[in-house]
Amino acid sequence: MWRELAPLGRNEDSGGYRRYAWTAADTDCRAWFRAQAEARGLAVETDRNGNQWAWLGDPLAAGAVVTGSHLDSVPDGGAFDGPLGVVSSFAALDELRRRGAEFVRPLAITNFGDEEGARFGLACVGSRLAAGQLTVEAAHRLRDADGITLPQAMEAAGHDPGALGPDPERLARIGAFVELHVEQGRALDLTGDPVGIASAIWPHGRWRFDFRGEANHAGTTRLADRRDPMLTYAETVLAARREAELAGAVATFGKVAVEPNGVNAIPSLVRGWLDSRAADQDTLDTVVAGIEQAAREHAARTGVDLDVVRESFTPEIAFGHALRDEIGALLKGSANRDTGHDIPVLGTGAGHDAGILSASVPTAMLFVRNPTGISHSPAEHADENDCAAGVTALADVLEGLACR
Ligand code: HGY
Ligand code: MN
Ligand code: MN
Repeated sequence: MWRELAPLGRNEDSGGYRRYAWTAADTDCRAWFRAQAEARGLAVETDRNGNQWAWLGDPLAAGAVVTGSHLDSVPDGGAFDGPLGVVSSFAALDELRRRGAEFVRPLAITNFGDEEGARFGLACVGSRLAAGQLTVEAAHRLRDADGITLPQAMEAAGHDPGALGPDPERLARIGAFVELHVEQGRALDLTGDPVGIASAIWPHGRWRFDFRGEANHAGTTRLADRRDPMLTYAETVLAARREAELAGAVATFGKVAVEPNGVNAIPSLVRGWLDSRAADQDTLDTVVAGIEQAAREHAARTGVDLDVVRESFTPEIAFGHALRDEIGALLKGSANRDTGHDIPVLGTGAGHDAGILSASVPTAMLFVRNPTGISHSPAEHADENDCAAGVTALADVLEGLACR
């Protein structure tokens, strides 16, 4: 499975993945998902919001146990973020069949669309739409860098955007959603465990800072006569690091767009995107407010105009204790048999579809050790033995939740 998926959407130069929502790479990944599901006799459907579901048993019965993740990536992302959860779900089903497990609840394996928001800027579009956390109007307003709207992109990929909307009936039929994901940090590497359980997801968001100045000639314009938005952008990036360090949070400007983007032209506009996350809401608010204040003070001093727009936001997610503890009990002494201690329960700063769905459905997450903690990079990696331990753990969980 892994080898078949590996080449899809992979950029030969960077070795990273460019599996953006509703592109050809996404279509290839969706075809791979369908083939894997049909090869296992699962009934495949694409829901109104473009999420794929592969069913064993009656999709309309209550109490379904659902697992899966996403297949889309960030620009030049790694091979594991998302796909490890989907591949492990199919592998766990194969394991349960080898065990002769008898399913007493429907099981579904999912591929949630557009989790990374790499193309349209909003994370978890497929699960937010299904959970009613993104309105159809707001979804229709999403545009990519070329001005293509989400509905246009969906249509071009063969999915009817007219059907977009909340899916409460579908979510109400889910008894539990468990997402396995590569850890995007080194907590398990530090505790020496191959598998961990999620406790919470930090509140996090994305803010677009538009710095508007005055285009002019780089060679003939006196420094005193300039209204250069690049300077205010630079000061804001440094302020982001200062505010995050002060608060024990994180803040990143990882994406910037400059107009007209000429070497010998003072920019008219610099757009910078801030990703900031913190262990609690108050801290996050303080960090973002501090960054914005530093930006506004510098802008005022240099005659630059500033607009700040929050483009994506996920509040703090605390996974429900009942399912979390049930999973901990199911995994006692199995996935971490070599460590002799219970599976660690750890928080994360990374967002996930499970976080979005936790408002509507009992959800839990399993993490698989990432020895370097690197993610959102072609260098992202998990050892095969740890991935196998993740499959075993997921199979144990699904057997406990869905089988006699
Ligand atoms: O950005 C995130 O936390 C996730 O990878 N979408
Ligand atoms: Mn990711
Ligand atoms: Mn992910």
